[in-house]
Amino acid sequence: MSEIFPTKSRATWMSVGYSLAVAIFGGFAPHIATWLIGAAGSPLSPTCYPIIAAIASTLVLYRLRETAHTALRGPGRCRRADLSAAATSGRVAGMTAPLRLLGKASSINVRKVLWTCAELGIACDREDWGSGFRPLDTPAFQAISPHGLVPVIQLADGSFLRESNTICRYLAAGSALLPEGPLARARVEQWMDWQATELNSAWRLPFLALVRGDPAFAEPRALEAGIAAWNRQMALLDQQLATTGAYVAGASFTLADIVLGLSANRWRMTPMPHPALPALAAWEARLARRPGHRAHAANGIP
Ligand SMILES: N[C@@H](CCC(=O)N[C@@H](CS)C(=O)NCC(=O)O)C(=O)O
Repeated sequence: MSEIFPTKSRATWMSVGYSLAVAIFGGFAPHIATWLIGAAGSPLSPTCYPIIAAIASTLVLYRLRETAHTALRGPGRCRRADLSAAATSGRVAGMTAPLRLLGKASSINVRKVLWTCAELGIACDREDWGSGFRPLDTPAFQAISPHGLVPVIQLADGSFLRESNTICRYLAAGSALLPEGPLARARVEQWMDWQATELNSAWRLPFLALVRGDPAFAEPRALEAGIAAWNRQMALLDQQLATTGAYVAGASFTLADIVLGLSANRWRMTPMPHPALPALAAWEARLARRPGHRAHAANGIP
């Protein structure tokens, strides 16, 4: 019954519901029983009272959905209950439990998956693959993913899945991070796709020049134009956040906030002029309250 209520407040509402039911229906039980005996003239008539209560409870229980192996309702956190469920069965069909994730923890795309796992309470077994660790241009990794990039996850049937945003969508299916209705879901995905295309392209040059120190990208005029283009894209995000006043796709935290939260962290940490973007700054402060953001996004790595 506790699952009727949002995760954050279920203990409160269960206690209120239980106490009110005991006080009202239990407290008046002797009076109602006496009245029933008097009205019906039979000492058995008080049994109608629990029978009616049982019918009402059955009708409510009948309407409840099975929630096993789905994320708890309400704002996502790394939750113990989810973790144990995920560790034994996986939260979506085909998933290994714990999830086998290939990719170094410093990669911005691997961090999307790690933050998503933290939000959903998915136990994750990560292996270090990528530059500085096990190489991606070997036959061993090519057999896993010919694209030669991380992250990659392994599924229960032994096959692999790549593309960070796709992996996040797969893991979050059926949870509050990815709404089920086609339009609500599309509103999340349009921002995820924008992150993977326009925004990603905009940061490449300034990031490689200013963070990686790659001289191939350091030509001053090209760099200036690159910084302006990146800032213009971030201003679009700021505009959207000013409209929602909360999260990227609306009032609730979704996968769009995860993938763009990582982008925003990279933007902040790149040493270049940053225009004041107040709605974006307020959103970053909102994200900073989430353990997954602290562990995998704003963790000192651009
Ligand atoms: N579109 C891919 C891009 C993945 C990607 O660029 N991965 C980088 C790390 S962030 C990579 O594998 N680089 C090679 C390496 O680390 O050796 C995704 O979103 O998963």
